[in-house]
Amino acid sequence: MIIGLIGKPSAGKSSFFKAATMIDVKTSSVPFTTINPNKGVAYVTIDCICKEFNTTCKPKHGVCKNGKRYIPVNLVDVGGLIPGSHLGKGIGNKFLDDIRQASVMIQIIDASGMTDEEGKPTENFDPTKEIEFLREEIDLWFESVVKRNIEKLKLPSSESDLIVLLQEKLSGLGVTRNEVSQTLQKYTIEDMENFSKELRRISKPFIIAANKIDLKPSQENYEKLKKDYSNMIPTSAESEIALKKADEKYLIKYNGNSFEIVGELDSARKVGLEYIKSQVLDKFNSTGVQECLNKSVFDILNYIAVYPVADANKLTDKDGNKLPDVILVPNGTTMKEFAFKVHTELGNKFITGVDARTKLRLGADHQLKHKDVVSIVFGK
Ligand SMILES: Nc1nc2c(ncn2[C@@H]2O[C@H](COP(=O)(O)OP(=O)(O)OP(=O)(O)O)[C@@H](O)[C@H]2O)c(=O)[nH]1
Ligand SMILES: [Mg+2]
Repeated sequence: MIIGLIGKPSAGKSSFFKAATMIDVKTSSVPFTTINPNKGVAYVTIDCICKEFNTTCKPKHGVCKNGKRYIPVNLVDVGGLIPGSHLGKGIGNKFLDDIRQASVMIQIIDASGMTDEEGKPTENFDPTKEIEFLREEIDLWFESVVKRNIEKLKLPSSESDLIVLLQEKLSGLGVTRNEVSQTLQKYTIEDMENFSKELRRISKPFIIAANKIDLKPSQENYEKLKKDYSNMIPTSAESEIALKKADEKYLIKYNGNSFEIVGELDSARKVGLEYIKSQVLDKFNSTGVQECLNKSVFDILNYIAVYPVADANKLTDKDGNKLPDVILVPNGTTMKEFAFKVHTELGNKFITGVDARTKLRLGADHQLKHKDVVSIVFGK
């Protein structure tokens, strides 16, 4: 699972990346700070089932802390886009090839209106403009990739052959047959512009992070923006970095929604943290960074988290580790599809699944639910 961070320069993409991964990448108010993409691991969270089973997890990937399970996802932060990037303005748009395989994109906007579309300081800039031009630039980039890959093809006349061929030729964009088929129901391939736009919309949905929400003008703009954009979450990447850093230094205990002071704070840090509390946590309940990641995966993509185990009674893998894995799969995934996800061999030799809660057998076509725990019985 790859999540792409996109937006104009100075919106806070790298700050969001840093807040989510705690990798110390360069951030600054100078536009085009990021040239080469930053790639790292972030986590989506669920309330872990270990409490329900009254056990302690031993995760192979990620962690389980205070009843929250952290499931790894890949995060990619790219350079800033400006109007005309597709014509080579700024640093162009070729760097977007690094997010070709992303399943979902988080558009980071500077909700404060204190930077223009090129990321330079200004006042009262309307963030709506930034949302709209960015979408256009992404669509133009996507169309250019589609064009490049299918322009010279001889297209088959049968619809099913066409779907197979297009998916294959566009596999670099991470599109599925189902997404190609859905798009073809609306537009023909000859109508390249609309076909590409629709395929982009379906295969790389957006969510907006209204960033710098700690600033007063952002809070005013956000009130207006949220009426027009439903998939928008107020975020303060900088606050999240400050809170996580203070927590790492044992100065505060931060639980994602509030914090408690447990160490000696110098006065500057105390003022900073008090500001974050009153302007971000008390008003918006969190810094929004984790919510953005969770919403992208569980709401926008409609994925579910499923725990595979080798032993449905003990909830362990073959080495005795309790609830070692959690796998993110699209809602609607069947038991057999899930077996393939865990391991190709398990898919090929699949006999049945077993629900660890009920101990009932789950057939190949059984659709899994969020937080299911299953074991897979397979042949020799
Ligand atoms: N007040 C405030 N400032 C922020 C926040 N997030 C980022 N910034 C500041 O915004 C500026 C730009 O941040 P970056 O993360 O470098 O922005 P970017 O989108 O990666 O920019 P480019 O790499 O140039 O495209 C920096 O000065 C950050 O400190 C936030 O939540 N609140
Ligand atoms: Mg950056």
